[in-house]
Amino acid sequence: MALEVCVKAAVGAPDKLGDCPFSQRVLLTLEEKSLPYKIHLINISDKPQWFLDISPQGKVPVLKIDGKWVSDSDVIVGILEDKYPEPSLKTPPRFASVGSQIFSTFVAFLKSKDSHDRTEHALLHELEALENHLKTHDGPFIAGERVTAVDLSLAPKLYHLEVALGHFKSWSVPGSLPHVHNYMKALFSLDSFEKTKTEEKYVISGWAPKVHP
Ligand SMILES: N[C@@H](CCC(=O)N[C@@H](CS)C(=O)NCC(=O)O)C(=O)O
Repeated sequence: MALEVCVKAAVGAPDKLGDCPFSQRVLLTLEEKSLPYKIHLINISDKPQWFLDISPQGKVPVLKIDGKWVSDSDVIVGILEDKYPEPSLKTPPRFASVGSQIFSTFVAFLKSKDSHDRTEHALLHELEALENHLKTHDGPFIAGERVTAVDLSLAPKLYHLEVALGHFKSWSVPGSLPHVHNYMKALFSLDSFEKTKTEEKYVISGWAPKVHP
């Protein structure tokens, strides 16, 4: 039975891929495992009833596998790894939480209106920890030569960080973090990333209502 996946449609352009990093993470996993799938773009400001029926919390991504709809990117990625173990995208447990606070600190800084709060500092702290990991381990990816699940989770988040902070705060990852820059370059040039990425203008239109509510 073919895999089907519901992902977010772009804000203001319901026929284009939207700005959900959890949706892109699932698409990246499907692509890296070379699994064919059918995509459904969900306009989350006007969710169709059939979608609400299969996703009781109304959230994307949702994947149909073996005739059943499954939500939550963590759960989906786990199921895909179990059912389609080759190529393995398993991250060694000791590396699984690398970068895990980057997204929440990025969102806090993006939404912050107070230049004296510690949100930028908190984000820099997380990026420095990533820099340190990359500097002290073989790359180009978190767990070495091959891309693994932790990279596929981080890639869309770092992309949103780059695009949204650049646009809304004229902020970019400091040049003092060269390993982070190289890591982002390696992620963004993956074929799977090119194929599944949201256009920059839709990353911006997706974040705009949260930055200027
Ligand atoms: N923990 C979930 C988060 C999914 C999530 O937050 N999805 C957002 C879009 S990025 C969503 O569907 N929001 C719609 C809503 O809350 O109405 C996952 O990893 O899949």
